[in-house]
Amino acid sequence: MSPSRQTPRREQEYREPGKLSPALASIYSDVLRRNPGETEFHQAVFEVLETLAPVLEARPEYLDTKLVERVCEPERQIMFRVPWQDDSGEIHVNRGFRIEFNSALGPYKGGLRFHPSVNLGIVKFLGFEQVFKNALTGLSIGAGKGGSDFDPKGRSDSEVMRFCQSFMAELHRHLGEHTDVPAGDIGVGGREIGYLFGQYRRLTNRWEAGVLTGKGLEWGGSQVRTEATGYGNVLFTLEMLRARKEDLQGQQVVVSGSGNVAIYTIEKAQALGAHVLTCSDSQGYIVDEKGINLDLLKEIKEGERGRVADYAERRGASARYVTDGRVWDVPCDVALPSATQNELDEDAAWTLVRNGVRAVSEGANMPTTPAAVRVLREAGVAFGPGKAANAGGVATSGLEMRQNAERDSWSFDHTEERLTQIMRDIHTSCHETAERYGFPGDYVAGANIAGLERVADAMLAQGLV
Ligand code: NDP
Ligand code: 2IT
Repeated sequence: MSPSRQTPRREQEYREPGKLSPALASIYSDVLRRNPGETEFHQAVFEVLETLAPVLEARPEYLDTKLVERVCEPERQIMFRVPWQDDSGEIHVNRGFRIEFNSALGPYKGGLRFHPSVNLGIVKFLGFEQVFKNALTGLSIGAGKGGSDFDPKGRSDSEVMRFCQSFMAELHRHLGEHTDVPAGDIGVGGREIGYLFGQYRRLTNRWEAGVLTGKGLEWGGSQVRTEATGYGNVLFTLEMLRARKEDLQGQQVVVSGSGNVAIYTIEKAQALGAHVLTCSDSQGYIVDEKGINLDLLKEIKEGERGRVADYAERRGASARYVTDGRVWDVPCDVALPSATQNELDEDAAWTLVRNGVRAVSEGANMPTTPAAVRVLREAGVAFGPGKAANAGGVATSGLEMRQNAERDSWSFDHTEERLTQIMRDIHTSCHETAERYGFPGDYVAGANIAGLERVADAMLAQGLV
């Protein structure tokens, strides 16, 4: 396909039941009808369904047992009130969510997101993605997701603590090391996991390390969990490039975001010899011609909870701060979206293709719109879907649960070796599955089908529950 500019088509065009086979269209119509207004959830379901026709032909028992309908319906959805008081005494009321999506492979497992945009549709899309992602890790983890529309930005530590305590006052009844095991996501990092764990321990009177992951290293956390999502995405990208006889060494890389995933994506990409030009937040982005100075970025983001604008101020002449346009306008060989959903649209995909991008791999969950994925795929760009590419975070959470169960803690090197092997195995599994079903090089189809097969076979074996 010529990378010349085309009229952007409406994203919606890609999400009409008529684009699916009759059986899948009927499943999707039901999802639309039963989950009104949950746009992101509809999008996540559609992106999976549009790749499933061949597997349903090969495995008719999935249709006979309404397997796909069951996979699209969460096992349990919990919504609750979270009242809390700020430092000035004002009372706030937020909403808490936990979607326990699928437990065929193990306890519900997935992060908590604290961000003002959080609503039921967003938590359900994230929980749905987690079903396939967690299955791909090969570990015994089911899928869930949760969070709140609480905005931690600008809040003091004590306000965040009071919020976390109120949130856990309800959530604790639904959790347990064998039941449901949350972790972090946007707005939830080590500080929040600490407050949540403390409140869980107090309410239950149990030292149950395996009930949350992403804990501090001194009290049950795992080495490499902080780094795992970003490292894992770079490892996945490297595997995709190697499959095409290419490498990361010397490549120009564009990263969006400046949170947990972005920071450790930059760290690993630099360690493998790539030149990382950018990072961003919701207000603007940085282009640093000398390459991002990670010590400075960590100091600002992890130490001071500051903004990327501060980076430009302190870095000097090599860096500029841009507040209009998008990070995807910066020419690169590899793009690693690591901020949030739908941050890379069709227009941005065309820009990347025109600028000669070789690989795009999703550190964030569903950052690339369906229309953008299509542009990249048709242009022959290697595309790593988040379900596979960012699975290193939850996989290392699975390793943290394993260490907790053994009351053991592994070294950094050993844990990183395990993560590296898991990412290679996920790559192989997506690659081989895509070939087996006649879509060579299509990691989207590979991830969806390989993930579905593992969870669906477990569900079939366990009867109609
Ligand atoms: P953080 O909260 O640490 O960082 C989020 C980053 O994304 C910030 O730079 C933030 O900018 C930016 N961002 C968030 N929301 C928006 C928005 N609506 N528009 C523009 N920028 C935004 O979160 P993580 O790094 O943990 O998560 C990033 C992504 O990775 C998410 O999609 C998450 O679901 C996914 N992910 C995370 C995993 C983990 O282990 N943490 C595992 C797998 C996937 P600002 O500060 O301005 O809001
Ligand atoms: O989206 C994700 O996979 C995460 N936020 C990590 C989940 C986890 O349980 O570690």
